[in-house]
Amino acid sequence: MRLTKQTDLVLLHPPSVYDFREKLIIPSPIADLVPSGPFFEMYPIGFSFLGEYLERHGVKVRVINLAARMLEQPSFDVERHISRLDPRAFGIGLHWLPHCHGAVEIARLCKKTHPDIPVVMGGYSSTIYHRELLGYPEVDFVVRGDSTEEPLLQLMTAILEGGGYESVPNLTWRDKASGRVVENPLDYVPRDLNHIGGNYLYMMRAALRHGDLRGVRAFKGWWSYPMTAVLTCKGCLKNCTFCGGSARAMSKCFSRRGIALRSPEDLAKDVESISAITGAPIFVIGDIRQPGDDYANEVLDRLGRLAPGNHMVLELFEPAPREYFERAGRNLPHFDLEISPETHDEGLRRAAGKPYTNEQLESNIAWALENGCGKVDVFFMIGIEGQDRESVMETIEYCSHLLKEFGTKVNPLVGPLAPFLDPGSINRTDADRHGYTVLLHSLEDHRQALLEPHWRDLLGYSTECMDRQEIVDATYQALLELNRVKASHGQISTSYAESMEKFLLDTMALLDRLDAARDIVDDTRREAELAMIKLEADRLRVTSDLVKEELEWPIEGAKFRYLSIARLLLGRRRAA
Ligand code: B12
Ligand code: SF4
Repeated sequence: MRLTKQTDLVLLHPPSVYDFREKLIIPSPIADLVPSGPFFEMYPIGFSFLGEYLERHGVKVRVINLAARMLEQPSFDVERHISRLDPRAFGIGLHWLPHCHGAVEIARLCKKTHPDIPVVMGGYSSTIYHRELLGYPEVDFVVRGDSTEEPLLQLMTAILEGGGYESVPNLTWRDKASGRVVENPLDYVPRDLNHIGGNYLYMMRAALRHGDLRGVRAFKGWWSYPMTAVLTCKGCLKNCTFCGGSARAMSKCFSRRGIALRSPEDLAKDVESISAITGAPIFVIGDIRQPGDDYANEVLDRLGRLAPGNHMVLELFEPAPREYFERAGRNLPHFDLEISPETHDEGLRRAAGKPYTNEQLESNIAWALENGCGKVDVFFMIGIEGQDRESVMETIEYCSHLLKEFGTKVNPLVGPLAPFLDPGSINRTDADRHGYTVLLHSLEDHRQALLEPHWRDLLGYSTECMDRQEIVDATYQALLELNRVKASHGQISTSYAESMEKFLLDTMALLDRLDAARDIVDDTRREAELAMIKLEADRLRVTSDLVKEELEWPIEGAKFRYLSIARLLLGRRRAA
């Protein structure tokens, strides 16, 4: 591979909607339970693995989070920024389907400003919609699969050498001579993840090299809350019906049969290097108990030898035995848990693919807290199979029960299944049997829906029990009630609860005002009213960040340890 000083590949993370700053979009709760906002400015962690792997093989990569830059700097000129870049290829992430509007629009800007530079797309949603994507003239290549480090490296080699695309695994491409779309087999599906790692060091080095600290941040506000994530595996052994990353979806859409693991040693190395540079929380992606108790025990014991000061956030896909919490408590100075029962109703939970009881759930909460767990986030979902509005409100009563039983270290959270049904999920592929009506089909349907100002109109489904408006109404009723319940148990402060209640009521009122405005017959009056609504929506969006406070864990010690960062970067350079 040729070594060059020029950036070979620029990986761009688009906002979900381009250009959301100019559009009337009323704040919605569709991203309330993740660190990013409703335009999903967080890029896939895979970007950092891609960058590290390609650079290790001589291809220079730069990551730019366009979405985060647009959010933080309203005057940020995306087209001008892209026009100043001059890579050999642009890579655009269409991993999460909600990015389908922004991703294609950013591809258009790349082609408009650089007609001869190839545009590559990748990620879960690109894999599923690869053929449709190639229907847009702005897209030249789609690299499919859940592990694209090696295929992308081979594609970059082909681009730099001017041909040989037919031998690149997982690639869908347009043959220039015939105009035909060619689908190479999706046969690069690694069974382990020993080939990836060192992604955070790569990100730091790349940020310094390009003098671009703003462009690489994972999400808006990351520099003040530099939370990181450690990847344990690809794929999943479970079959939650709403999930596009379930065992069945992975097998059908990504040819993945079984999970691919990172070794406990690699996980520990990641935690060691992250904890050397920051005291912010570290989220462990995936349930470390999936491969079995031996794996989980080894991970915990290795982490125990490091004793990271950071909050280590562990996920549980299903309840665990008491010993697991004892081991976590023994090994980790600060640990927190996340579990997603989705509903209080055991029958509905089973139907959603999670066959465990409330008794099991509650015993886990008790054992976790007995062993020093700092916070247990318990996630509930609105829009699951068989759930009506009454059932949603019973779930909120159950949240109150959890708070009464276990106190304020339990943090119940609720949000809608939104905006879309995950492509590839059981609910999507087998919609009738699971009581769903699919309302959006093609990629273009989803792109157009994203332009709707009311989140009701972008929901990709309705259920046998609730239509889209009922899902919206049930969501606000549940959010308001949970806010009150949490305040009454002292889980959140009264002033926070009051601000949240005001935000929710103002948003609901604005949504009603929008519906009323659409009925105004006189064009001029309607447009004037919509312009006023946009001003109010932009004002409300500023307060919508409030909800993120409920997702945070404390930073222990320094936010950044600058001396260690310098040492790590220098050490790496010397080693290279
Ligand atoms: C961890 C995770 C998260 C983390 C993300 C951490 C991060 N920064 O990546 C959190 C919790 C924040 C999250 C949030 C969301 N998630 Co999520 N998430 C997952 C989960 C459990 C694992 C994904 C993972 O870690 N993969 C491994 C990493 C290393 O690989 P990767 O990032 O996917 O990147 C590789 C490839 O995808 C590809 N690739 C990615 N981008 C690009 C770009 C190019 C150019 C190329 C060539 C290749 C490429 O190559 C990479 C390297 O091999 C999956 C379920 C599952 N079992 O897979 C759901 C999943 C991906 N998430 C999903 C959804 C819907 C969301 C949300 C939209 C939910 C919501 N409404 O809030 C948000 C979006 C957040 C945002 N962007 O702001 C759906 C996606 C369905 C779909 N096709 O749209 C999934 C399948 C299941 C689910 N329902 O949760 N998620
Ligand atoms: S939601 Fe279920 S199927 Fe999807 S990644 Fe989590 S445990 Fe696996």
